[in-house]
Amino acid sequence: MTVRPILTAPDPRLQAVSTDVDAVTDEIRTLVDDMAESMYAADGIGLAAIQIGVAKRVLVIELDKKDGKKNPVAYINPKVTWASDETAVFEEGCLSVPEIWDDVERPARIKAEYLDRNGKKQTLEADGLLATCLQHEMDHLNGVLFIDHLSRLKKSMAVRKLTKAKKLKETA
Ligand code: K2U
Ligand code: ZN
Repeated sequence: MTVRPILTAPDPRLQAVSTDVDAVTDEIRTLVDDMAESMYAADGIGLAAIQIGVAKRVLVIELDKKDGKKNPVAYINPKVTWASDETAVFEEGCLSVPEIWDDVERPARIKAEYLDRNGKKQTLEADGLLATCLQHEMDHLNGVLFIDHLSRLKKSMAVRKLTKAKKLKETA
């Protein structure tokens, strides 16, 4: 398993629309394992493949470490099949949008279907943090960052801060 660098905005690769996985192969399982390692190394609780530069519709989320044991769940070709009219607001951050946190309103409850790491079709119902994280990650698969949901002013301030930080990092 390999820790791979996480792309940070602004980066046009993060705006790519990722493509479906045709078959869940050992190569995809290695991608999932690398994503999990990269997520843990960055202290994240979710990661989309595009964040390590792979434009495939694959997510990894770790929400419930059982007695400290890592328990990353792979969501391959995830699709939301239903979303509540009721909404919830969470303060979101993103490993690809460093040092920026803001409230995002999303459907409070969702139903989704996906393939697990063995290629088996699964369905789920989610609320709370899992619902938010899944929707945040599925946005990534469509080239959308959480700052795209902010007001025009807040988004422009975020992009300005990210651009400045990236320039400083590149010239350091
Ligand atoms: O795309 C991501 O980076 C996933 C987020 C998970 C998440 C986002 C919004 C709402 C719930 C979960 C990160 O893995 S966790 C947030 C974070 C951001 C920066 C640094 C550390 C943790
Ligand atoms: Zn993110």
